[in-house]
Amino acid sequence: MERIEIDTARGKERVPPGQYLVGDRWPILTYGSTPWSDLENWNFTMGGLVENPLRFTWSEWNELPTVEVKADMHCVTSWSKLDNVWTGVQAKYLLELAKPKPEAKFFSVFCDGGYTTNVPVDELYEEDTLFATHHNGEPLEAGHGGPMRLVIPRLYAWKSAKWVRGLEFLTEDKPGFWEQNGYHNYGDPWREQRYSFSF
Ligand SMILES: Nc1nc2c(c(=O)[nH]1)N[C@H]1C(S)=C(S)[C@@H](COP(=O)(O)O)O[C@H]1N2
Ligand SMILES: [Mo]
Repeated sequence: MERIEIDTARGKERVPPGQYLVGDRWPILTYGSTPWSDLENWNFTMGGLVENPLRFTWSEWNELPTVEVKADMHCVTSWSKLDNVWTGVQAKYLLELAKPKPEAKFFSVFCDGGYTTNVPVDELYEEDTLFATHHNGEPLEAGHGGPMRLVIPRLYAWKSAKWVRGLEFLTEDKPGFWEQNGYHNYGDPWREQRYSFSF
């Protein structure tokens, strides 16, 4: 398994402005309740503007090659958790299979429970973006997104959708749940892109 250790801050101050460290604690932040993911009927799809739409059952998913990524996590409510080791399938690997069309500049993420978020496609090509099933060597607890979550370490963690079930590639941006409810559309922690309005 390939191990990827990336400076989440990309050379900037390690802890972004306005954040505090939670140490070994790991808060659970979910809007609503933890959904139940039925693994018998679970699937993961990549569709919309791609040359090869993909669909995996849970057992097919578990045959895919995995990477280990060490990365920091920053929540917009100001807590940060450093040095998380995530195991899962690198997003870049899936993109090479699905081949998004040139006009696919954005994607929408959808999840069990109905949560959505939106991200520019370029973020998926970053080496530390992955679909993780494990955190620090343990299967993800349901509260933290088990069986699987997206992890995009260098954006605020609301983009790291838990219970992820698929991506839809789009020509135009489609604001997700929090993005429609006042969070910033992009969410760079080093530029404190927390909200889309100013006080
Ligand atoms: N499906 C889903 N994913 C989600 C959320 C959510 O409410 N539903 N909350 C987001 C927010 S705001 C944060 S900070 C992180 C928190 O992840 P954690 O609960 O594992 O700490 O998950 C993100 N992913
Ligand atoms: Mo968050």
